[in-house]
Amino acid sequence: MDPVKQKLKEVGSKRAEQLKRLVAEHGNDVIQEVTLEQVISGMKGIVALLTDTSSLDPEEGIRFRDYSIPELRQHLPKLKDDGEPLPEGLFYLMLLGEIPDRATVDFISRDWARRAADIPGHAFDVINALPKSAHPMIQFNTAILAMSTQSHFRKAYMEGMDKKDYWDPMYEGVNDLISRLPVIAAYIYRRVFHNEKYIDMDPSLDWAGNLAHMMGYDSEEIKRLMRLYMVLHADHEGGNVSAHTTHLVGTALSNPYYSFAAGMNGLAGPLHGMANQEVMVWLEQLIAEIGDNPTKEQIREYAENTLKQGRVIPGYGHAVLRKTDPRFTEQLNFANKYIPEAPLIKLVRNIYEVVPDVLRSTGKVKNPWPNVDAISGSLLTSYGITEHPIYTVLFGVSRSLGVLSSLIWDRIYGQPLERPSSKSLEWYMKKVGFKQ
Ligand code: CMX
Repeated sequence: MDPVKQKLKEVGSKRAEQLKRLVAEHGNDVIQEVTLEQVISGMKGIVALLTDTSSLDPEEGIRFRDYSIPELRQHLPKLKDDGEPLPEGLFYLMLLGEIPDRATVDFISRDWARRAADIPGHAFDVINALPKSAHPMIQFNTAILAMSTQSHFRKAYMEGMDKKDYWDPMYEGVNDLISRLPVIAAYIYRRVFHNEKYIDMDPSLDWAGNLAHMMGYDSEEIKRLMRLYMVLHADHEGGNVSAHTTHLVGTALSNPYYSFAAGMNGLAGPLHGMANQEVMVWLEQLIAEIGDNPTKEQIREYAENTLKQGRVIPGYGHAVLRKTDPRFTEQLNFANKYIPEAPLIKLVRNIYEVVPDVLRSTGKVKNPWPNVDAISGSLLTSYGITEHPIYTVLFGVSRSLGVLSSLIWDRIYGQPLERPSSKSLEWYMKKVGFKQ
């Protein structure tokens, strides 16, 4: 058995037992009271999910299994000392709760390269059947669904596998799927933006380095950026739309391809992952209207106009965070280090000085600070990856690491069908004694 799976088996059986005991001994304990506003405002702040891979503090930001992003950069294995952590190591950390050594990370890289060589041909056929004008997220999600014909999980279920063993085919399917996403993403990118001039995978490269390579970028700097990008977007606790959807669909014992495709459909919304493309549209309009070197006053006016039109300023605000997103800060640090003079990065810095005040002045925005999407597209564009519609696909490739390692844990824990109650407006009015 592969060493990662072997270890997961040991850790998993202990934790599953702990969860069983916890519920048996404390199942009736009250853990939280819930207000009407919380329910109606999209269940914000209601603790209702079990996710081990990462946790999100409103003030501090994301921690992956208790490691902040700077700590990840310090401890996770890298190819070179001054490079970025390998996302394979983050996957292991999220799955097993400990930092892997370099040999384990290399094992995962090689295992994924091996698995990626086996994508069914019809995954490419369905992409080719779509018009090139179809948004890359449509092509990405369609290919993910098409690959579900190879689902180990579905096969094992149909063969009558004991449910306590479901985690095993889920582990296999998840690793297959993660390994193949860079190939699919790069195929879509080359199809739509580079005249179908495809580039083969280089099985000697790491997962993120290969993605850059297959997209047509072989410089060490872009590979480093891709590793950073893949680490930063990997997970954001369990309640965000892509993570929650993947989990929810998985509770119906849908296979990992169905579950992840559902999550990716959520990521494609402009208030979630698609915000990275929206930011670039917003910036391009700003540059078209005002020029590429706008003053802070001009940025302020442009931002105020966006609000007057009843639109959101993309890349700003967050449902949980109440400070600048550390994923924004990490990308800004990267840009300040390697490309401090890039015009788009200067613009991002100026916007950061102006937009929080504009949003604060509305009196309703709970978090006026930038999120991960406020800079990611500008960084990619500054490195020559200028085709904005691919950005959400890149986000999706990264997000697979977190939501799919959680999906394996869902099966280890034997998480049941998710089925909250819904009530009518009349029910809520009666419940709180509302006088009409
Ligand atoms: N621009 C304008 N208005 C904003 C805003 C922004 N960036 N962020 C919040 N608001 C508004 C909301 O639309 C809401 O208005 P109404 O009361 O009129 O409906 C009000 O402020 C209160 O919202 P909130 O509680 O602060 O924020 P939510 O939790 O409802 O929404 C989010 C969070 C991210 C959807 C929102 O901040 C937003 O739309 N931001 C822009 C889109 C974006 O960048 N999304 C990416 C998030 C990160 C990711 O998932 O990738």
